[in-house]
Formats: sequence, C-alpha cells, structure tokens
Amino acid sequence: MGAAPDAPHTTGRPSVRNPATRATQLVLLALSLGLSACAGLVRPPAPPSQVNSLGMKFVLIPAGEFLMGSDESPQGLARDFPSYEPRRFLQLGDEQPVHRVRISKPFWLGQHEVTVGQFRAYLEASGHVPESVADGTGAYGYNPDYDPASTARGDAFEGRDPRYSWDQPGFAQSDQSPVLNVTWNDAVAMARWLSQQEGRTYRLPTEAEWEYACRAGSRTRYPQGDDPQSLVQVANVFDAAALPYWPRWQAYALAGSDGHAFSAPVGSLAANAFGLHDMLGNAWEWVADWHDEAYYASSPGVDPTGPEDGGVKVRRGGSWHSWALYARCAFRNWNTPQTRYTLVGMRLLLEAEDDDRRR
Ligand SMILES: [Ca+2]
Ligand SMILES: [Ca+2]
Repeated sequence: MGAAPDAPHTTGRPSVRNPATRATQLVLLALSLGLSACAGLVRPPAPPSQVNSLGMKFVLIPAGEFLMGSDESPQGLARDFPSYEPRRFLQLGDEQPVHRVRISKPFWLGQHEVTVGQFRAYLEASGHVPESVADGTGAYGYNPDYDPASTARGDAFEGRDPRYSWDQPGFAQSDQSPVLNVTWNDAVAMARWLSQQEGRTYRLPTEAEWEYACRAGSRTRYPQGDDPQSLVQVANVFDAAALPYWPRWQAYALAGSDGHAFSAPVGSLAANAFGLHDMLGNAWEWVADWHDEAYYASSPGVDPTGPEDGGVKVRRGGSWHSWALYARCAFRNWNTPQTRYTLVGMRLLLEAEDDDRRR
C-alpha cells in the first residue's frame, strides 16, 4: 500500500499521591463502602494515577497478556458494515495473524490525548518549533468552501497550507481539545523534553502497549463489544453529528450521535476498563513502531517493539472523522514521521519505576 505524505491511507514526579492520613483514608473508605452499599452499587476502585509537570494525568496499566490483532473474515465484517465497499475488508491483512503478546512491565499511560493547552505549555517552556511551522509548509484544516475534487489527492481537508497548524485546524479548539496537526517527530520531541525536565522516561507507547491498553481485557472490535452502533457511547467518531458537514459520506456515518461534529474536549466520553478515555476516536495517536504489513507473523511474544526500521510510523485508534471500521482496537494506520494532519494527535507513556511495580 502506498501512502501520500499526509493523507490517511484509508480515506516532576508523582504529585497526586493521596495526602490524606491513613486514618482519614480508612474513614473515607468506610463512607464510600457504606454509600455504595446504600445505593446498591459496587464500583471498581479507581486505578492509581499521577499528574505530571504539565498537568497531564497518567494511569497505571498493569502488566499482562492479550491477543493482538484481528482475524475477522471479510464476510463477517460485511455483515456488520453492510454499507461499506467489499474491497475495504480485504485491506486489513496487516491485523493478522492474531498472536499472543505479553506486556511484561506495568506502565503509566496518559489518561487522555495530549491537549492543545499542554502542547502550548510545552512549546513555551521548551522553545520547540512544531514541524509544520519549522518547515514552512503548514498543516491541514477544515474549510467549508474547500472542494476535495479540486485537488489531485482528493484529501478531505485543505492543505498543506501555512494558515493551518497545531493550534489552527480550521475549526474551534479549546485548551482541553486534543492537539492535532502534530508530527511523529513533534511527539517524540515532547516526550524527550519531558524526560529531561522530570528525570523520568517518557515516550510513545509501542503498538503492542497501545492495543493492550485499548482492549483493556476485551477481545471484541471495541472495548464495549462488536456493535459499531454502540461506538457513539465511548468514542467521538464520524456520526450523525458530523454528517451534516460531509453529507457525501452518509453511508459511513453512525446512526447515533456522540455529540461532537469535530473534536471533543478530551475525556468527554466514557473511559475503558483501564480508566483511559478516547483511545478510540477523537485524535489518531502516534505510536513508536515502524509499520510492516507482515510484522505480526514474526513478532516477538514479549514486549514487541516493531520492525528495526521502515518508512512509515503507525498511528492508532481512529479520529473524530473516522468511520467505525477504522476505529477498532486492532486497526493499524500509518504515515511518514513528518506527516501532520487535522486528525492526528498523540498520547504519551511514562515508564514505571520499581516503586510503581509493587502497587
Ligand atoms: Ca463525532
Ligand atoms: Ca484517540
């Protein structure tokens, strides 16, 4: 599969350890249990979390094993995605074979995608110039007057154009929105800077760590099950709210509404069983690995880190503009490390230290 430079190939230290005394914690626990019993509710405990120097919240993901990838048949997919062209179900071969992967160490993963506000704070403190600005070619954006048919590639968005950048994708973004139009190189630079600032190791998750975190114990297409229509409860994707802006894609819009035509403030939709929000939808998320169509056939069984080299980096999870087929935990998409696009953002991983592993 070839890929144009930007276009989707399918269309300090922990600061929130509870300061309460042990006695206070016990009282709070007793009250909590009592209230839960009164209400007839048994809630799972919140996962351990911490907030870093930029206000980014991380949750602890336990070590474990999972089945990575998907071996769904084209026939099965056609049944559940009846309005899609059959050729789309034949383009998912890089999700096979399904293989068992062990994640040997716990890790902290951003509870949310990196936000516009956090990325701005990083730029101001570090002096980093985002690649779309540094190379002068700009990024991509939404322009209601733009006609994809007027361009050679038929991109859904206008660009590259210097008028668009990480803080200007052509639609309203707040400091709580996921940052978009950032390159893989920008994401790695932010992780390196945070590591230097805090004396800990930040990086992008590997593809395996990302899928393990997305599935959160599930083996279905989506963490909540296989039904594409149920996605609107947990993910901001291409839905009834987005359809009025792109009516020609009516066949691919979910019938329900997730409440967001464009990006959603991070954490607007429900978390998965690991306490992570927006793993599916909102912003595509760069991961560390190079993409290789055949990698799963030879992937190591423990902590795989992807091919040694390659030409394109993997991004995962789908976006606010993605159709449900492309917002599955197993789906793999990819672009060059220089790619910037109005659908692509990031989520960072913070490596666990020995103290964390005893939790
Ligand atoms: Ca949406
Ligand atoms: Ca996402």
